[in-house]
Amino acid sequence: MQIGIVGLPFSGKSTLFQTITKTHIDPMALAKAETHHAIVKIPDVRLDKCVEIFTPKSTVHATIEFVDVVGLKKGESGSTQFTTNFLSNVKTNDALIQVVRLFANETVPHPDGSVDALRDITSFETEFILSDLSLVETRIERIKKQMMKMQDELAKRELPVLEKCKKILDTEKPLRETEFSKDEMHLLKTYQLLSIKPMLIALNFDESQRTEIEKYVKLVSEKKSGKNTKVVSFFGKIEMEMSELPDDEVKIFMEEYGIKESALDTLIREAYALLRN
Ligand SMILES: Nc1nc2c(ncn2[C@@H]2O[C@H](COP(=O)(O)OP(=O)(O)OP(=O)(O)O)[C@@H](O)[C@H]2O)c(=O)[nH]1
Ligand SMILES: [Mg+2]
Repeated sequence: MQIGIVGLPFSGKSTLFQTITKTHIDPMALAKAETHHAIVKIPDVRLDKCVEIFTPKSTVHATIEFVDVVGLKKGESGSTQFTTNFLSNVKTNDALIQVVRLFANETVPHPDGSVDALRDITSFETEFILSDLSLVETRIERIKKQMMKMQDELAKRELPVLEKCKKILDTEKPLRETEFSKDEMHLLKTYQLLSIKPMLIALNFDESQRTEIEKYVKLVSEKKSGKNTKVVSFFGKIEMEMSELPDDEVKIFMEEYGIKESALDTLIREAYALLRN
């Protein structure tokens, strides 16, 4: 299972990646913009319970591989370019965490000039939908041509599923919000569609925005959450600093900044829950 961390440049992806995977990437390596991978063990209460009852010789915890996906570049026109390199990096991920920047930081300007969460989320959605639509349309045409020449059982089964996808994509909706049967999902798996992947939208706040979080989460949830899409919040910078401290100091630190609980546990749990759907 692989979860890709995606988002616009300077949204806080690498910060989040390092915090959840408890890794430290050298700033020089970060600047090189390579994709980073790390495997995290998922605590599972049910598994622990089973171990208690059955006392097996060995237990295997579920693991998730997190990937800090690179490849998004600021284009010549100024706005972000969704390169084919980026889109193909995302294809292999089973689910996505989209980091959306809410924090203001003058030293690292937002690539699109201003902080606007809904605009950023929509731009991802549109790119994914367009990429899927182009793939689905090409495949439909190919299957139709093929079926004129000979009857192919697989192609015959695939066609209605692809047409169902096209209908949804034509209305500019991501595929993950639609109900697909197990068989349909199985057929679609080979296409590695982007908008079908479960998505956790992670709003990255600065700790100075504490009082505004609820308002923003509500606003974004109303417009963007749905089946296979959840909205959560976290404090990128401060949680990374916290993750580098020994446990007893974390408590003092949290009190000092008025943080009640780390958002990261919730974030990992929600990401894992999306994967298990
Ligand atoms: N003030 C503030 N700064 C943050 C926060 N999160 C990240 N930053 C800063 O924003 C900059 C970019 O963070 P990264 O985590 O490297 O962002 P990224 O999305 O990986 O960026 P690219 O890989 O270059 O696309 C860094 O200088 C961070 O310190 C935050 O919550 N608050
Ligand atoms: Mg990065």
